[in-house]
Amino acid sequence: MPLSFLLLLSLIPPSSLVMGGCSNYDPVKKCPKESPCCNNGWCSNNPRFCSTGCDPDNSYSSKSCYPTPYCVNLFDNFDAPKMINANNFSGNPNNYDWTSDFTPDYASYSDSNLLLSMKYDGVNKNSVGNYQGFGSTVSSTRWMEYGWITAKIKTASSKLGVVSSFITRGLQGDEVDFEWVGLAPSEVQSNYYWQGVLDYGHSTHHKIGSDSSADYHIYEIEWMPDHITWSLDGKPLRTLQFEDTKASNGSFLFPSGPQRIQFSVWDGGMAAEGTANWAGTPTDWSDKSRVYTMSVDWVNITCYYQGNATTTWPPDGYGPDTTTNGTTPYQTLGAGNPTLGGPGGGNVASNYNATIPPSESAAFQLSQLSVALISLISASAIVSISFSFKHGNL
Ligand SMILES: *[C@@H]1O[C@H](CO)[C@@H](O)[C@H](O)[C@H]1NC(C)=O
Ligand SMILES: *[C@@H]1O[C@H](CO)[C@@H](O)[C@H](O)[C@H]1NC(C)=O
Ligand SMILES: *[C@@H]1O[C@H](CO)[C@@H](O)[C@H](O)[C@H]1NC(C)=O
Ligand SMILES: *[C@@H]1O[C@H](CO)[C@@H](O)[C@H](O)[C@H]1NC(C)=O
Ligand SMILES: *[C@@H]1O[C@H](CO)[C@@H](O)[C@H](O)[C@H]1NC(C)=O
Ligand SMILES: CC(=O)N[C@H]1CO[C@H](CO)[C@@H](O)[C@@H]1O
Repeated sequence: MPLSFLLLLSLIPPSSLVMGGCSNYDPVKKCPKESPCCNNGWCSNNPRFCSTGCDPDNSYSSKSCYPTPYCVNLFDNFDAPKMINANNFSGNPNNYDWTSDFTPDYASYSDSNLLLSMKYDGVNKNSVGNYQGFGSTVSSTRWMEYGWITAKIKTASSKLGVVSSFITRGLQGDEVDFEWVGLAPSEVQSNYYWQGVLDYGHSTHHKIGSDSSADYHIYEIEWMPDHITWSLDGKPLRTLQFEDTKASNGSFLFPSGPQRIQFSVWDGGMAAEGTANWAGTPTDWSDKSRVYTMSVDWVNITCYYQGNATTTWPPDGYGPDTTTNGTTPYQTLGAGNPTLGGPGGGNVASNYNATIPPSESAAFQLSQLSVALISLISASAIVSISFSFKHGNL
């Protein structure tokens, strides 16, 4: 039997947004049946726009959204990764294991490695007025809740400012992280976030013993309902017990809920002060043609709850109603959509808004925020999202 439950994904729930409709369509009305309430509160029938962050509660019916595709075991040695640019992804997890989330797209593969690169962008300044590197982010198309993820990685963090990461991340702002910064190339940091709360006290630094950008190492996240263990080359570095996350109000601030697996490289060194000091600054762009690259030799994903790799997509009865021609204009990517211009530190620049899927842009900003002490976030990224999540049958 699939276990299903409802997740309330409230980053910062302004009460006016919690009740009622799809926020950018109509504050009190649900979206029409041909266009569910998609990222950040926009009605759309564009599968690309709606493949993450669709909100059935504010859509016509509970099945108007495509369901969240669930984790299936995957050992990928990146001989020929099933990867597509997020702009071209229909949402069908059977066709692709990974999306590359930004355009220009600097993720690729070569010699059985997934490569995530960052290049200098001399055209667009970031929010603190600096030119910066434009990096890359690759996300799994399926969502895990608990499991084991092991990856053999050589980071891009050879110089000040270059941030590499291997994390899990949920839409609600929960994360389990491995991060490397150019400021300390021989260290890896373990970290976690709960519901997007910017608590900077969770990070721990671990010595690797050599430069993470010079050699491959095997990093493992064991994310269980009662603990998380971060390991390096088969040796545990740190264990966080569920009980240890109890806040004074009794809540357990422990990462849970469906999360995607992500690898990314971005420029922290040219970002706002907090991020830059953390990552090392300035980033070395003395050679503007320089490319910083992280290599992932393989990843092994083992799911705590198993999804179904062969479920027909979309499952019967799910998705926007295509049998009617609605009278409401669809809100699709492009003009009129929320501009989620990135704060410094990420590879999100406002000039790329037309090609950045809002949810990913928002999520990405959230992670930047989580390290950056930046308080800029678009109100449209703060809508409360809920969706039902089934283990096992999708
Ligand atoms: C999407 O696919 C089209 C057609 O194959 C291709 O021309 C385009 O470059 C792709 N877009 C991205 C961002 O990869
Ligand atoms: C408990 O405390 C945490 C962290 O201080 C806070 O984010 C959370 O909202 C609180 N939970 C409740 C139910 O008030
Ligand atoms: C992947 O990880 C699982 C769980 O640790 C392990 O049982 C399996 O042997 C690994 N697969 C490969 C190909 O290494
Ligand atoms: C997986 O999906 C396929 C196709 O929809 C179905 O035939 C099969 O019974 C499913 N398997 C499980 C274990 O649910
Ligand atoms: C919807 O409208 C388009 C364009 O007018 C038409 O081609 C299509 O057949 C219509 N679909 C339905 C289901 O009525
Ligand atoms: C590249 C691109 O289309 N950028 C647009 C981002 O959004 C702003 C505000 O809507 C537009 O002015 C830009 O042209």
